[in-house]
Amino acid sequence: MKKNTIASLGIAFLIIIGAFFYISRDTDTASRGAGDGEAKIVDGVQIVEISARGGYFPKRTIAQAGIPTIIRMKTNGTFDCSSSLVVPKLNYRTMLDPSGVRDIPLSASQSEGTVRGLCSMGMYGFEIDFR
Ligand SMILES: [Cu+2]
Repeated sequence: MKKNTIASLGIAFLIIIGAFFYISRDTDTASRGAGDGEAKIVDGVQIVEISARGGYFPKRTIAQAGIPTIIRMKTNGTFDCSSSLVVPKLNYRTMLDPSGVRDIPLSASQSEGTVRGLCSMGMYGFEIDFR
């Protein structure tokens, strides 16, 4: 009887520990999904993808400094003001189509420091940290 109790306590303990690890791993994944983005490099050109709809996602992208970069703006049924995009550092201002892709090219020398994009009202923003 006692041995059984101890055994089931042991099993319950293991399940709790397992659940804890499972949940913490899950939270980790979720926070990464909502957090920093990562640039990808295709044929020597760095590509930073930003989705515009009710804001910009990811809000922050880590990219490599000093190589030509394309900011690839993606819209999909975007009818809010995030389609009205300003990139002050590049003197760039545009209206994105409600659905589609718009590439904004940056030279190697423009791909330095922090490049921010904003909706024209300044309520939504994203940033690319070149390191
Ligand atoms: Cu806005």
